[in-house]
Amino acid sequence: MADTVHLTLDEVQALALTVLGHHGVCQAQAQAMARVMLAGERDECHSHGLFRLLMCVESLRGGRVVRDAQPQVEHRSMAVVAVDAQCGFSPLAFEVGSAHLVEKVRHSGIAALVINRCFHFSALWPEVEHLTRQGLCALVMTPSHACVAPAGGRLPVFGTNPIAFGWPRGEGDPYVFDFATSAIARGEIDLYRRSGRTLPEGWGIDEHGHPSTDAATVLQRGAMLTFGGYKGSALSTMIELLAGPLLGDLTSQESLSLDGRLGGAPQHGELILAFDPCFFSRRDADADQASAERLFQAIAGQGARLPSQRRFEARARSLARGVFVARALHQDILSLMA
Ligand code: NDP
Ligand code: PYC
Repeated sequence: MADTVHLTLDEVQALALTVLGHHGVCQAQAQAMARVMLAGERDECHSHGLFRLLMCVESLRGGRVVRDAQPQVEHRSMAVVAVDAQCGFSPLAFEVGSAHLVEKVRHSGIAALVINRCFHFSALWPEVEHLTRQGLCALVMTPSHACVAPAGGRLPVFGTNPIAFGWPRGEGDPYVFDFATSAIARGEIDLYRRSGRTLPEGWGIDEHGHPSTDAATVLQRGAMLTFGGYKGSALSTMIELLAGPLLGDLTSQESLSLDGRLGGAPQHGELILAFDPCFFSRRDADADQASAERLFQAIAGQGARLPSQRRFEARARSLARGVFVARALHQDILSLMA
């Protein structure tokens, strides 16, 4: 028997909706969540596709998620809109808030969307890409659950704290990067654990602070490490501050102590910044785009790849032939409805 299951994209979406519906998540929440899971599966971001159903159901079982939360919008200023997710999941809060963000940035040149009190499980690039497809630059960040030690320490302080950036490229695919400020996403380490693979050096430590390549040890007793040593550590601190106390929301340590369940989605805030290039430059937009394209060409032209290139290639493949999901994961997802 093949160790993968073939699914069409419609089947991926239907599976996510069925599982979420089974656990009582309302239509609007479930549809927004299924859209980001579908995007992750389609773009072969395996740690943030259907796999996230396991985390979401764990959170739902924890009893703190509001299954029919209706995000509430508050206009804080000409350039800041806030959405209180009302303890629902983040994708619907983003969908509700992003239209207001775009309206504000067209008016002010720079604008922020603050999301508060959301359960967060998703990759950030779908949000960044959504904004860049409208000609905007975007910067997005969020904390998570404390599981990453600061450089030079051994106890978890930071979440895996992703940061994503996007630059629009006219009709072409945008330039987008989106990565955890830990050496790798926690979800990826969990996938290593599930498949019994040894971790690369530098991703984690055991409970004594010694390097560990055992996924279960790093996840359950030790800590993950930041990327780039003290530089990743500082960047992760910035994300804690800008998407935590700045927004009146929780740090990764606070999120974890509120929840107590490392396996569920963390609950905290998210900061989304958008820039309308028309307001910033002293010269015409074509010259700026040409300059940016020369930069991309200088990178890609020597054989280095741009972030998201793999993802866009995966997307084209999945749109043509569907996706292949690990059989063990597919089975675990089905058993969420047992
Ligand atoms: P990676 O370490 O794989 O980094 C991902 C980013 O780097 C992507 O933009 C990727 O592009 C790019 N990239 C990877 N390899 C190369 C390369 N050789 N050359 C150029 N660019 C490259 O992923 P992470 O584990 O750090 O993060 C994975 C996902 O997990 C992210 O989408 C993030 O948002 C999500 N996440 C979410 C969290 C949350 O709290 N919600 C917490 C932590 C992570 P490409 O996609 O094309 O490979
Ligand atoms: O993979 O680190 C992760 C993660 C945390 C929350 C959502 N994804």
